[in-house]
Amino acid sequence: MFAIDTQRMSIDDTFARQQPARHAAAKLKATGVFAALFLGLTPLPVSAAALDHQHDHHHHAMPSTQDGYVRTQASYTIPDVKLLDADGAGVSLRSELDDKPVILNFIFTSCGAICPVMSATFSQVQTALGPERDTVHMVSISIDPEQDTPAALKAYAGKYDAGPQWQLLTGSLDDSIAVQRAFDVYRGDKMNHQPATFLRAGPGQSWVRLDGFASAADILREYRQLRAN
Ligand SMILES: [Cu+2]
Repeated sequence: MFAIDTQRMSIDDTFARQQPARHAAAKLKATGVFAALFLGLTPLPVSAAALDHQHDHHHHAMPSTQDGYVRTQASYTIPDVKLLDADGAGVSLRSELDDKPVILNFIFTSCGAICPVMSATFSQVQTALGPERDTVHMVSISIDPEQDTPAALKAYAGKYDAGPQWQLLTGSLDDSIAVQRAFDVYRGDKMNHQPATFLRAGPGQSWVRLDGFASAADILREYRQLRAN
């Protein structure tokens, strides 16, 4: 479902570049009545029902914790950036990811909505893995590196009881954006970010991407399936 939204966004972008005058109309058609209210426009009575109908479908299609997640497989080119871990040590992202199986997400420590859920889930995953957790590399990369200093990451890691296999990374804004773009999670502003989890069985293999709120059980099941292949 997030993939559909992404596609819609890029279609809108195309409209914006090619036909600025029609951009608002295209967006209105795509997002429905709420967009009309937001833009301060009043939709015509004739089209209101149709838009409402469209909106209904869109609403029901949105994933939630109950609805699960959308799984896709993808190849990503990891940018050759140097990030900082929670101790302030410089790490090469490529070599960090080029070792064990990886479970990765993007967070920022001051997030009040999505990230606390994803981090609590990561915490549950490491608990469920038990001693096996040493064979996996969990990575959370900050999408708000200007606020998320290594010290902020350290405190955040403590809050979620992150073990040594769970690494939190920050860096320059440019490098954070480069990594977000590489994993196709960059949405321009941290407030627009969407929940996603990435898994890879080993170096050179493709990534499994879970869009939505995958639970700890979901992530573990996907992880075991990946390792079994
Ligand atoms: Cu968040």
